[in-house]
Amino acid sequence: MQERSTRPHSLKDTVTHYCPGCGHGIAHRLLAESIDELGIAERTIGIAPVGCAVWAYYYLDFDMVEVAHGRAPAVATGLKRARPDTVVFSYQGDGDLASIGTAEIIHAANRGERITVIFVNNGVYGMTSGQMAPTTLVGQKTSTTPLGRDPQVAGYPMHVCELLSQLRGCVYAARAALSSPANIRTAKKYILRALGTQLDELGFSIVELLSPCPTYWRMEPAQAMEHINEHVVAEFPLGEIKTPDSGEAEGIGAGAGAEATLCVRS
Ligand SMILES: Cc1ncc(C[n+]2csc(CCOP(=O)(O)OP(=O)(O)O)c2C)c(N)n1
Ligand SMILES: [Mg+2]
Repeated sequence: MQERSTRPHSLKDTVTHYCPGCGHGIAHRLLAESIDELGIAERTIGIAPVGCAVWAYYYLDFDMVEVAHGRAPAVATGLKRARPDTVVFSYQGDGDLASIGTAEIIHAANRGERITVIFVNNGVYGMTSGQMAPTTLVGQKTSTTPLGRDPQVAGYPMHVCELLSQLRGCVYAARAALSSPANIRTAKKYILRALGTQLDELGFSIVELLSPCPTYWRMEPAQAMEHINEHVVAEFPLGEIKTPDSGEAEGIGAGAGAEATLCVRS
């Protein structure tokens, strides 16, 4: 008999709590599919964020840990060092990772922790009702920038992958968008490569996912997808920013001498 559902094994059969058109559900599915395909579900430990994805463990059928806002890279460090045989990922929003957790993410990347970070950039603090995040676009209206983000007051959108790619311990950094079937397929390819970087024990890996938040962008779901393709990618170019082409990085325990490759995007 034909399977009724193509739901990945590692994605639980749960009614969603996300808003219509939210990107978190897509990101969850890609992660579950990738981990299933790599056959590593039994040794994966995920870290749920504080944010709209706080209940990621209701959806993802791996061992999951919930940690304080912004602290996921620090907890991931402890888990991975205590259990190097596991595959550890953190799942973090832009408020979580790029605001309160800035120090944690930079130092984890700089130390070359062998963890994988899934960074969901939806340009706002979704869970707390749409305040400005470090990644909010210039001119974007949010509940704390009702006239639009003014860089003279609130600075410019933070390019996390480009920042982290300057650090030698960061060996894989890529940005994809959850905004079209083709972009979503590319996102999965990057997630697989990031997890592969960890399985090869090369160092720190991060995949940034440009993700729609129709509710706090005050848009219809389809319009939010178009908004990503037209405006968000203009600020945050898609592609692999850094890859471990040379095969060896300078993370903990890695051999010295080789360096990862900074990519030039077209
Ligand atoms: C230590 C701490 N500071 C602040 C908060 C309040 N808070 C909860 S979620 C959140 C922002 C979430 O935004 P983001 O990380 O971008 O995730 P999203 O909801 O957009 O997916 C904040 C500030 C908290 N729960 N704990
Ligand atoms: Mg957010």
